[in-house]
Amino acid sequence: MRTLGRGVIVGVVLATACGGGTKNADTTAAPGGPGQPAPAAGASASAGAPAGAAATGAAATQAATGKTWEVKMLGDATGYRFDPANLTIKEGDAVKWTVVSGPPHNVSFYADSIPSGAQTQLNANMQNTMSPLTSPLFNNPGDSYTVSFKGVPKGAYKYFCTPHQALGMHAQLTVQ
Ligand SMILES: [Cu+2]
Repeated sequence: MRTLGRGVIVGVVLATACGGGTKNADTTAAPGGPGQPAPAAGASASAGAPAGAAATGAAATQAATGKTWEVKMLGDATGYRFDPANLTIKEGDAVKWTVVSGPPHNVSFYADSIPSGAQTQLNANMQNTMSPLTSPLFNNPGDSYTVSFKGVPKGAYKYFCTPHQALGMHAQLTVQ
């Protein structure tokens, strides 16, 4: 609805601008009329593209160049947890989270606690995110999710599992 409304407004503004600019032409040449809608439609389509690109953010995925660390995602009589809950890696390494028990689980980073400037690259390194810095849900033991920490700032990266956040399923990575 909102997008439609904006499109209409853009179209009206462009048509008005067009009409103003071609006023003189209209008095001498009738074919100027039918020609107007085409440029207006073209301009409105291209105006929508930059807005969409800006919303997506612009950072290329950077593949890991170091080792891949394993973190288990568990839910059993002991509780819901990541294991290990604290892990120190190097920039350029990757972390692979694997569902062991108690799904669904996922991996979601706290946007307000990761290092300054980390969000764009980390988000670009996360595949199939369902929202910024948030992996999809994984429903089956054996499902796994790997994130490259190539090109991200050093520091602490706190994260949690969306379905079990309130049950204490959170953890921290330290990138050195
Ligand atoms: Cu979980």
